[in-house]
Amino acid sequence: MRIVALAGGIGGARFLRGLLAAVGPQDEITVIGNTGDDIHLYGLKVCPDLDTVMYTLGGGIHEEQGWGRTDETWSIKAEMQEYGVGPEWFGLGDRDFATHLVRSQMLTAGYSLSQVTEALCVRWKPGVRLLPMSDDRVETHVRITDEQGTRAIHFQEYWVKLHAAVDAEAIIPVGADTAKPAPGVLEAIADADVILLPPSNPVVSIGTILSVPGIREAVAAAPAPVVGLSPIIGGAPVRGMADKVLAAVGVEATAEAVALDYGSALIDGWLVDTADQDSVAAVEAAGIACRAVPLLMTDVEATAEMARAALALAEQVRT
Ligand code: FO1
Repeated sequence: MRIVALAGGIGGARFLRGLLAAVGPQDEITVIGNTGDDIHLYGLKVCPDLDTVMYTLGGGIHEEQGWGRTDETWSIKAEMQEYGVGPEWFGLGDRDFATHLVRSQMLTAGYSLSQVTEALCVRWKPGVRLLPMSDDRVETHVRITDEQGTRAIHFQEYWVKLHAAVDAEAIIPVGADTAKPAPGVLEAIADADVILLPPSNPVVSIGTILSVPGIREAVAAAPAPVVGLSPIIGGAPVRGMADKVLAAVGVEATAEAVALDYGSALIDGWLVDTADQDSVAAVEAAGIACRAVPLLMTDVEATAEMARAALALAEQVRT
């Protein structure tokens, strides 16, 4: 079976680990990763979501944190601080730096982000084909109003520095309108037997991937069933601050509202947590097959069970 998953960072990566545990060696998984969270720091290109998927599936992730490398050290960051060079709010560890150095060196030499990602994965062997959504630069910015006035800031500044404590007024995937899907992305979607939307952030992760011209259209037109898993349980994000960015696009932070926002033109099936059993009927009334199953990714086996439920729902809605 050829499975395509659109994935953001921590939630997407943890779901993919469960998916890998649920499928067999004959199944092929292609992950289309969000690059809207990418940031240029110290002249280096940092791709948080691609790296989180790569490290999580490759066994190099800092488990508790969910991002960055295990057994990390922080000498470079400390040295930069001695020079007064920031940003001090973004934690790039020494081991992680090596990834950004290799990536940036290859990009400077003329390789595309997809080629670089493939090269990095030779080391990490994530067990999936990891494709960036685009080789073109896309950067999610967030419009806020604070004591400095109204301005657009980089998503990482909003998320990590401000902890999404200020209301997001708009989410702008800068560059997305002219970006092209990376090589292999549209083909993987068209050839897929199942397309999954993991419980990643529907706005800044999945939404950004879908904002690359051609990707949403390809998913909607794909012959494969499309099944999503709610990142919202009981009216709150399982982790992260998805409610903040959902408000910016006028979507309530409920499992039902997120499903309806994706809409029946895009998704055929939707999994909500058992806590949201009451929303099943409304989602089904919108033309989306819906089941309530446990959606807390407490460990790999619980997550594998979620993946099995998503694949089972895909079979039920397959036409
Ligand atoms: N998240 C944080 O909360 N604080 C950090 O300092 C931080 C650094 C960081 C460095 C590399 C990387 O790959 C991810 C990092 N993240 C950090 C996670 C990241 O900001 C977000 O969780 C994702 O972009 C959202 O998917």
